[in-house]
Amino acid sequence: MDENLVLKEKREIEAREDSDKTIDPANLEMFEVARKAGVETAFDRLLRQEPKCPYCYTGVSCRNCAMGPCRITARADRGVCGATADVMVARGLLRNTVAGTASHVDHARHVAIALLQAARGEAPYTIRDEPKLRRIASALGIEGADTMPVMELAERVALLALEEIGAAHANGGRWLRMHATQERLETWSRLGVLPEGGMLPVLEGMHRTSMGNDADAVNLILGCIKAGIADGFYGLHLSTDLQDVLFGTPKPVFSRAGMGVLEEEYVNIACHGHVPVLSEKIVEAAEALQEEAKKAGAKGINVVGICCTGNEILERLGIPAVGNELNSELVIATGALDAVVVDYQCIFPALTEAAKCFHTKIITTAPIVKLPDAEHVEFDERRADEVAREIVMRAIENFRRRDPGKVHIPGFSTEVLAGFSVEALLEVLSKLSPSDPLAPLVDSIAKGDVKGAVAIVGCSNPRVPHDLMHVELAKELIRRDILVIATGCAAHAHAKAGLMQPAGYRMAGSRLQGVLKALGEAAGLEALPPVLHFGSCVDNSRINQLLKALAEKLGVAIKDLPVAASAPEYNTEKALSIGTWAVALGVTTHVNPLPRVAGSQLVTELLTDKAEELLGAKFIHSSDPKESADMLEEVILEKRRRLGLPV
Ligand code: BF8
Repeated sequence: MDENLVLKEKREIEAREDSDKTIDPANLEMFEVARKAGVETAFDRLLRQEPKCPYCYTGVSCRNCAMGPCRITARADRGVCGATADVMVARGLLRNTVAGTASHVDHARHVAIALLQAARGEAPYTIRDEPKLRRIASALGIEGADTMPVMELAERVALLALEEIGAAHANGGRWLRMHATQERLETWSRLGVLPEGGMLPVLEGMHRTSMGNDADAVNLILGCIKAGIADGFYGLHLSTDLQDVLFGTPKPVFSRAGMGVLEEEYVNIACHGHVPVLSEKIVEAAEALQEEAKKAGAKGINVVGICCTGNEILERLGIPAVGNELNSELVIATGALDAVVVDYQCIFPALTEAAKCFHTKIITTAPIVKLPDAEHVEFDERRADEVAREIVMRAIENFRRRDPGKVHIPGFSTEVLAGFSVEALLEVLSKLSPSDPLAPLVDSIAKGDVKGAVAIVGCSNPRVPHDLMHVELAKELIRRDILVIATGCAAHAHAKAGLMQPAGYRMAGSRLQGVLKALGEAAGLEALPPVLHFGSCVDNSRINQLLKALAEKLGVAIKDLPVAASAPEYNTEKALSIGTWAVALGVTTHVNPLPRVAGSQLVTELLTDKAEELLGAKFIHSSDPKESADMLEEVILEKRRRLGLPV
C-alpha cells in the first residue's frame, strides 16, 4: 500500500485550474457554458473521488469472494483465503485484461455475424472490398478463394471467423497464424500462451481468478499475455479485416476535427461508440433524409463522430470528428446536438444527465448497453436500414425542439487527413518505388531520416490533463525525427491539435520533414502529416500489419525493430489488453497513469523488467511527456544500435 502516491495525485488534481485540465480549447470554453447549464462532467466527478482508496490504487484489494472484501494492510499480509499482495495484484490485472479482450472479441463477433447475414442475403450490407475478402480467404487456406462467388466466399469467411472466435480447443488458430510472425508463434508456444480462440482465454481468465484457483502470480501474468494475444488477433485483427471487407479499406481522406464541426443550422447527429455496422447505416440514412430535415426547418443533416465509431466513419467516409471520450459530455452542452446515437464501449452513463439540461436525445441501440433516461431503438443488422431511418427521423423531429438560445458551438476545428490503412500507405510508398513499396520507408529508417516510429494510442482520462500527454509526447517525438502513428482517442487529440494535417509536417525534425515532404508530394499533397491517423482502437491491428511487413522485409523479428508504443492517457480495460498484446508482439509500451500494480514488487518487476527476457519488450511508465519521450527514444536508439544502424 502506498498512501504517498494517492495523496500526491490528490494534491495534483485538486490544484488544477480549468486551464490545467485540458488543452482542447473547445473543452475549456465549454467548462463555463456547462456549469451555467448545470451540466456536471467527469472532470467534476473526479474531484469527489479524491483521495482514491490506496488499496485499490495499488491493486492490493480483492472482492472476488464473500469472505472479503480483503486488503493487504500493515497487520494483514494475506486475504482471508490466504491470497498475498502478489496474487491480488496479478488476479486483478488478469480480470481487467480479460474484460478488455471480451469487449473486442464481442465486437469482432458482432461484425462476423453482420457479414454472415449479408452473405446470406439476410442483412442489407454489401461487400465493398472484394479483393481483400479474397486475400483473407486465401490466407486462411480456403480453397477456391480466387474464384468462388463472392457471397459464398463471404459466408465461408464469416463462419470460419465465428468458429475461430469460439474455439474451445486448439484448432490451428488460422486468424492468428495469418497475422503473426513465425518467430512470435514460436515464442508464445514456448511460453504456453498461444490462445485457442477469442473466447476461451476470457472464460479461462475468469475461471482461474475466481476463489480457490490460480495463486501463482507469474502464471496469472502469463494468463494476461494469453488474453492480450487473443485480443490482438481474434478481437482487433478480426474486426478490422471484416469491417474492411464490409465497408471498404480506408484511403486517405480529408475532413475536420474539433467541436466546431457542429453546424448551428443543421440537424446534428453524433455517432458514439465503436462498431461501424451501425454508424455506417446512420450516415447512409442521414444522406437519404436530407429533405426531411429541410421540412423541419434545418438546412440539412450533419453527422459527426465521437470516440472510435467516429474514427471508423472518419477514415472511410470523411465524417468530421467532434471529439474523444472526454469531449463527449461537453459536446452535449453545446445544445446543438439533436441526437447522440450510441452502440457500445466508452459511453459515459452520465451522458443522459447532461442531456437533461438540453433537448438532446441519447439513443441507445445495443441490447447490452441501455441507459436509464435514454431512448432505446434496438439495432438489428437484418433491419439495419429501417432502424437507422427511424433514429435519424427521431433526430430530425427533435431538431424542432431545439432551443436556439441554448446553443453555443465553440469555433474550433482543424483539418485532418485520415484513412491511413497499410494498403493506403503502401500505395503512397509505391509512387516512389513501384516494385518494392516498403523500400523507401526502410531506407529512411536505415539512414536515420526516420529514427523509428511510436504508436500513440488509447483513451483520455481526467486524471491526466486532457489531450496533453498525447499531443506533447507526439510533438517531442516528431521533433526528434520519430514518426508517430495514432489510433483511438489519441488520434482525436492529435487531429484537434493540427498534427494530422499535411501542414503539420513543419513541426517535425528536419530529417523527418524531408521524408514527409517527399512521400506527400508523391501522393499529390504538400506533405504527409507527422502523425498518421491509423483509425480506431481495433485498427491497432493495422500497426501489427505494418510491423509484420517491415520485420519480414528486413528479415528480423518485430522485437528488433526501432519501434515502441504509448498509451499515455489510458483509462479502459481494453487499453490494458491492447497494451499487453503490444508487449507480447515485442513492442515496448509506455503507459500512463500507472496501472494498479504498485502493491506487488513481483508483478511490477515482471511487467517492467522480466518481460523483456521473455518477449523482447516490456512496460514503461512516466507521467511527464518529455521524460516519456526520452524513454521511448532510448528504446528506439537501443534497437538501432543492435541492428547496427546509425544513432
Ligand atoms: O476503443 S481510446 S476511451 S473510445 S478505449 Fe474508449 Fe479508450 Fe477512447 Fe475507442 Ni479505445
